[in-house]
Amino acid sequence: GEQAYLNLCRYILENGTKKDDRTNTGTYSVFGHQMRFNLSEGFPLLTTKKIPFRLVASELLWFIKGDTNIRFLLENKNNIWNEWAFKKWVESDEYKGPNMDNFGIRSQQDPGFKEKYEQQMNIFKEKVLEDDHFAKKFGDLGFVYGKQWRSWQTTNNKTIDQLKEVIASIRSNPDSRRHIVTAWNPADIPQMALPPCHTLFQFYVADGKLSCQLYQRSADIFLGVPFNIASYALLISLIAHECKLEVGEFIHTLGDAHIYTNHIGQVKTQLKRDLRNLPTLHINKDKESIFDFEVSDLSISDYHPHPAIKAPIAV
Ligand code: THF
Repeated sequence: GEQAYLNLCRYILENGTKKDDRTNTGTYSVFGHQMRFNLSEGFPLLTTKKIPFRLVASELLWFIKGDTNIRFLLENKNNIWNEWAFKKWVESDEYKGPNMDNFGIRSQQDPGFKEKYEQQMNIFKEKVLEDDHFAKKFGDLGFVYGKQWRSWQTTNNKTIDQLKEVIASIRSNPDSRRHIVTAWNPADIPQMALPPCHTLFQFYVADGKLSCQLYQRSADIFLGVPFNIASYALLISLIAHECKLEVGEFIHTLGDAHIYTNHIGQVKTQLKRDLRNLPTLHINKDKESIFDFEVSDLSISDYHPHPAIKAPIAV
């Protein structure tokens, strides 16, 4: 549970190797780790800092729809994928504004630049929301999760709906050891804004309970992982709901597990906080299929976390 997450944070601070990364931010990193979350104990939204559930829910429903365009996220006031679409725009010939090279790092170091960046980002968001042609061209992240989950392209020009098929196999053959969805598609990686961090997951049914293990190749422990835990817990809950199973465990297996050097103060603050009771997830019982849910069908109650802790995202 959450204690396992906090233990990992402490372990990385104490034992992590200082390691450079693609974003030039710098990290403390360990390789290979596993955490378990028993979903019957409550919904695993962290309580030592506030995680906005509606952002987790709208991101997951976006994947489930097979959507890869950030317009849906923006319509739901979800900004967590903006930077990757924005990057494509400012690196294109169509962009005429001030130079935005390395905007992630520069906006943290230079307040004057930060103002210009935020201006351009607002222009970008407005264009994705208002202009269909622009949204098609620059709002789309390419062959990311939604595409691989719902329409994996085969060599003979067919598509595979991995999510639909895995739900069908959980229903028809619960004991199967092949309940797998993979987002890691080597042929498609050049056409992804970001190669998938959560690469492959497997479901498991025993004693009427649905469990899932995720292999995550790269784990941003402070910002991304709390979202990833909640997201997979929600996915398990939705599929269990549809398949009339109870929820089992979420098993989170990590490859490169890292804390960015500019998140260390925040992690230390979080580690001083005490755990609180987990919230409860509510799913609209009038709906059955995972493909019919909207954000308003999902909610949590009894969530009383410590306050949010701000931190910059590495791009
Ligand atoms: N890139 C990096 N560097 N880390 C990631 O975790 C990550 N993701 C997704 C894609 N690329 C990544 C994006 N997921 C936030 C949370 C999850 C994200 C991106 C950003 C974030 O900033 N969360 C804030 C709240 C944001 C808000 O309120 O708008 C937070 O405090 O939790 C891994 O899947």
